[in-house]
Amino acid sequence: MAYEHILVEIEAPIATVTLNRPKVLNALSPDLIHELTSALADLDADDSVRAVVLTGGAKVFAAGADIGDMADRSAVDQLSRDQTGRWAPLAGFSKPLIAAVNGYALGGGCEVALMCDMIVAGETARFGQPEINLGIIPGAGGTQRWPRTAGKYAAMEVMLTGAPLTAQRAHELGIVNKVVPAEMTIPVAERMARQVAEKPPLAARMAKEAVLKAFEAPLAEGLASERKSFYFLFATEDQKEGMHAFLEKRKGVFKGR
Ligand code: DAK
Repeated sequence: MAYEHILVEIEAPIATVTLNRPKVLNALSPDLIHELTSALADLDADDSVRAVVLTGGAKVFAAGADIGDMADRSAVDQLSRDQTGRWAPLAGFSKPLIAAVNGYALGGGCEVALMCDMIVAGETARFGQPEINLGIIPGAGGTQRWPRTAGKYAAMEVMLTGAPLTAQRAHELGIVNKVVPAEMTIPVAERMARQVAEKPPLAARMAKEAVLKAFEAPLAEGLASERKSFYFLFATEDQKEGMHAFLEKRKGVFKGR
């Protein structure tokens, strides 16, 4: 598929997806969202890809949903376009997904970053939910993912003041893994992706699934699910390879089987 609003670069075993509407600070138009989620669905199905970096490039991650597209829509328009379902290939992406954030990650842009599994931020990155300034609230998970990660009080501050947080503050609150000089954001995220891509992919997938379950399930259910995934992994070739490689003092070669 040819893309107009994103760039997709596959350098197996990783891929980098770049949001690419620089004139409007990568505002998330319906077409961009469609391209992004289609690309992610393809990458999820591509066995040569084991981890993905999502970025907006050197200057901006994304300044949110496209306000021009939303301004005159009715409530029924919003409902009938099923925008929530549209994010499923991102929120449900089965492989490790790392956001590389430079500049603004605002509104839907911040929510996209929060749907990723790890976030690398450039020193000048800014994370915020300014929807309140527009008379709305976050609509792609922000009100739920912020408090689950950064806690109630930081979440309230971000939602109610609309003021963005610095990369450093976001790091202190636990929504950013690493803060690096801006020119290093994408290389560092790609390095992390390569590190993760060396791991047995089925174990990576189950680890991701298990951690995400902690945000949704009661403890007993999460623990039961973790145990089943743990047992399941003993049915994989990669588990045999991983343990025998350790015993034979060599590096394991993992096939995702
Ligand atoms: N939409 C459309 N255009 C945008 C934009 C946006 N979100 N953000 C920036 N632009 C455009 C500007 O209009 C400007 O275009 P021109 O005037 O040059 O044609 C260009 O990008 C450069 O922006 P500025 O001139 O404003 O640049 P500055 O450096 O002065 O300011 C800024 C940067 C990021 C502080 C400022 O642009 C800004 O405040 N932007 C809006 C940020 C914002 O309010 N974001 C939240 C949008 S609401 C849903 C899921 C999610 C959502 C909705 C529904 N469902 C599942 C139902 C999400 C909602 C949102 O994200």
